[in-house]
Amino acid sequence: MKNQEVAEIFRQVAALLEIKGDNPYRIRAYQRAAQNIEALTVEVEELAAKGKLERIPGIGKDLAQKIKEILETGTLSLYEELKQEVPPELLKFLEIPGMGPKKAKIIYETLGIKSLEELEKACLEHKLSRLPGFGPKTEQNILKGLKFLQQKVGRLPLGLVLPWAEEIVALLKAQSPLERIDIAGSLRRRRETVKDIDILITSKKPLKVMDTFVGLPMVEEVLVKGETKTSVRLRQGINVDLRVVDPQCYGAALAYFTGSKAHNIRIRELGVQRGLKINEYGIFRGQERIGGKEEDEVFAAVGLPWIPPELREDRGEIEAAQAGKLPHLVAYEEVKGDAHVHSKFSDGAASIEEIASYAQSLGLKWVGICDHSQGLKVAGGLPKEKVWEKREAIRSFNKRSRGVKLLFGTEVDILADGSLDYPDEILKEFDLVIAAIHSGFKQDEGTLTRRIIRAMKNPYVHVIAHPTGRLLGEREPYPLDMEEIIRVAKETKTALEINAYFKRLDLNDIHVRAAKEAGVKLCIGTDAHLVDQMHYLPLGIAVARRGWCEKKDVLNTLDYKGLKKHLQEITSWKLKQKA
Ligand code: DGT
Ligand code: CA
Repeated sequence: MKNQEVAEIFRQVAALLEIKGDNPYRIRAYQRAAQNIEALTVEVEELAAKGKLERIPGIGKDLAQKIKEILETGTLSLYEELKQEVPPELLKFLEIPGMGPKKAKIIYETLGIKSLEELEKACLEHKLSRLPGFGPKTEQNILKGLKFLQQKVGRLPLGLVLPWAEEIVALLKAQSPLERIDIAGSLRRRRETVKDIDILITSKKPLKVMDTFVGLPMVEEVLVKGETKTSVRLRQGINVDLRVVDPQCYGAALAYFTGSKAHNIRIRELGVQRGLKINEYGIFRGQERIGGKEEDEVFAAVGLPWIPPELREDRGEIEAAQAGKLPHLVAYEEVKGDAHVHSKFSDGAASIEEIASYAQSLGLKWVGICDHSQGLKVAGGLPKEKVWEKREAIRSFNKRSRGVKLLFGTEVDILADGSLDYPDEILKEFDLVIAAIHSGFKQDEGTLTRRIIRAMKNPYVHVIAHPTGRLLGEREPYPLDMEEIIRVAKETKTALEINAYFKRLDLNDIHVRAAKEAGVKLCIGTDAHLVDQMHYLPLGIAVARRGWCEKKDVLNTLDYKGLKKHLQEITSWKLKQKA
């Protein structure tokens, strides 16, 4: 929890500095620090205690000192001073996607608007379009941004909530008398954001379990406490419902509370057609309970095989199950490597040796070391000389290593016109070239789409990273003609990334499915800048599964040799098409 608090203060400082028109590098430093702290999978307090704060990328002496100040005093003097200088209303405006500090300031100062409601009204009354530098387009964007803000309220990214839920499960298992326990709801379906945590258990001593539950350290407030259902609010700002279920209907309850609601309704209808009543208490014919102890009994009762939770969205899974055409979803264990990791060569925190040994501990066989390209100076992009130095380092590592192998990769920047940030003579040397957009998000759909298409047509590009640029709850995807991108990806044999970083999950499940159905390969990468972040890999696999991907659809299921061969074949094939 402390991580998020520290990150939030840094983020606010960045925003306040931005409003004041401070030095962009200083602003960027705070933003980056916020991102990296938030993404830590260890407690920042623990790092502080060990004197290891400076191991977080982007944290030097000065910021390390500031983190200590926050941990000790709960706030930061710089932050308190800045707040005195800038009205807090302005900070709210900055949360609206597309609203920069300059615009926020003009709106505040010329129209005296202080709340989001007033802002919405002013847009609808076209008061903004009369301001200098504003137009009807700005008004529309602000309205869209306001809607986005409203929607985001109350949902948190899967990658944040899943570890909290797993920790609760582990504590309950260890400390209370229960028999079965499962996470249900949107978390079990691995939806990209979740509203709350649903947990089911069976126990002969439910009250004992409830006592343990409400006493867990992360519980802030008990909302309802009963023998069959207890709801609490966590310090992290999310609710948890714990339900105790009769062992006789555990499977039926698990199916019901896993949802989705739309999927449940379809199953119930199929039941009705067979004269069955199916609900959270079991499967019934008339008054008689005929099943429900295990989840597969629910599906079997309506003539279906068990359907993996990630598919239960009523997006065709029931029809596929009826036709015996459910996909054999890519399994978590089938993924052999992480294709997108940043090393010390650019803005990552770890050396290639540290990355490899961490990958080994995660059971992986290979890692794509994909550092930024030369033009991305803020992210320590590699100039040419460094590229060769890195190649030597990786070659020599691979010679020595009996375990994990590394791919000599790059995340090359796609420039404003769709050309790439390295010339072909350099690109052709890499084992793995991932291309991505890092700036110019405000271009229109046609321009952005053409940029990516031009990059895909480069024979040396194997993958397009985080294709839509979205950040969950923070930044909307930029506009793209995804159908066209998928078509050209297929035509050029370019893979699309599933970026597994918890805020990105980009492509999302829907686009992944469209890509898969078009015959495009997916490539999962965590975009880790700290080795810990390689833990996000399963989130990317979850997205692949929600996109109906099978083993053959995902490049990460190849072994090191197979992958290298595949990448070389793509390039040779692309070169042939060009010739
Ligand atoms: P969330 O919490 O918004 O991230 O998404 P869920 O799917 O976890 O939704 P939640 O927590 O409201 O309910 C958990 C499950 O309970 C849901 O997936 C399906 C089931 N459920 C809830 N309400 C209904 C309902 O009215 N009818 C049916 N058939 N099932 C429901
Ligand atoms: Ca839920």
